[in-house]
Amino acid sequence: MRQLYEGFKKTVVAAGICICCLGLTACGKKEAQQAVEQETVQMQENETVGKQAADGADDLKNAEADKETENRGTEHDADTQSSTDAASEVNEKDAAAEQKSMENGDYILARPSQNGALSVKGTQLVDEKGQAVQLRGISTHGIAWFPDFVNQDAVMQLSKDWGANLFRIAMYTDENGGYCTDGDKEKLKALVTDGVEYAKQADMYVIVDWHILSDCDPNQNKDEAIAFFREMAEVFADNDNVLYEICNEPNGGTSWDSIKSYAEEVIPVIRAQKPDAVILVGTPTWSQEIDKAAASPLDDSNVMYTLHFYAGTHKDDLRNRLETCVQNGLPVFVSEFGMCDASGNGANDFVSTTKWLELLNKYQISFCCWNLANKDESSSVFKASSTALSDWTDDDFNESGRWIRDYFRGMPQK
Ligand code: IDC
Repeated sequence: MRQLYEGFKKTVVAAGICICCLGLTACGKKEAQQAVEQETVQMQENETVGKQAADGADDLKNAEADKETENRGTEHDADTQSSTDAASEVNEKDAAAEQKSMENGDYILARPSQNGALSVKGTQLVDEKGQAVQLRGISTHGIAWFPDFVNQDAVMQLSKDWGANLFRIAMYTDENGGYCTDGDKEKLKALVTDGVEYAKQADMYVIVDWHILSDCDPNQNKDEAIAFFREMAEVFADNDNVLYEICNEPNGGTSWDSIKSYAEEVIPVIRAQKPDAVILVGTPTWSQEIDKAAASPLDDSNVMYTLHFYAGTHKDDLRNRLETCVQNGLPVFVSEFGMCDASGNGANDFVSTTKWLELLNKYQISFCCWNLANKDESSSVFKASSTALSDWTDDDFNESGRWIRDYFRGMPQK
């Protein structure tokens, strides 16, 4: 009852914020989203968390509509990292091998057992021999909400049957069930360590994703992030297949400077345990403003900057930004994309998706699709009616799931 009252109180407060300032601030949005999600939890206390999460979609849709208005107003900065700086880090031999591999259209479906530890050379992710590699794979939904999809059979199937070599483990930090709110920390960490082990068994690379979203600025939960990454990097110190994504999508006006100072505190903590880990850093405005990072990159040559797109929403403007930044020497990693709109729902736009993936393939930029779950939304690869946790048949797939599985299968397999 008390919880119910708290939820109600939060809703009233959030509604007050909405009425007072019609133009929602990011924090107002967060309050509103949390309040609605909280209320959902109260109303459905006997249902599973996964189902509760499903009910947050409409709310997120509204937030995404606001987001897009803001995005459209965002000017692209022309400033970019000097390609000369990046090129100077690539020794001539590696550069020649890389160039040759690009020209021949060679493709390496990197596998940890064959290609070993990855690193960043110039704009390119490379294997232990310095050969260019491109990772392709799929992200979980929030592991607090859809934990069952983190299982060995599922990950093995993604690897063997879909030809994916990347698995992303998305752990929300601030939502209901999030790591920094009311989530069961030990259970969440166990899911992460299990997921990494499953990926290892399936000979895949894996991303440990600190999935900030409603906590707009990663500094909000910085202490928790530091403790988490210290522990995880220690646990995975002997694994060469782990990439660390330290902040999914900063938003709500969080500046690159703010993200940069967070990264400068978190990265050394990971490096203390795993000096050469590849670390992925989110960029402002839901990881779209890679140009801001390009103008003032981190003093660390083994990081990549993330760009996220949802093909139904993000088109030529963002594609052009990506191409300009890469041509100017910025290492970019697309750690999350969807084929639908930015709400995670709505119609899939496969024409735009194809343009995106062609661009990523042209530069051998790695990518990871959102999401491996059966939530009732178009970005979930499985239908809501599907109950299979592996051994999926065509009947289990949503339109997006069938499309991306077939896309992966159509990519070079070695
Ligand atoms: C969405 C999920 C949705 C969930 C919501 C939680 O698809 O089911 O209710 O998060 O707040 C992102 C985020 C990612 C979003 C996704 C779609 O990284 O967490 O997932 N998206 O909105 N950035 C752009 C889109």
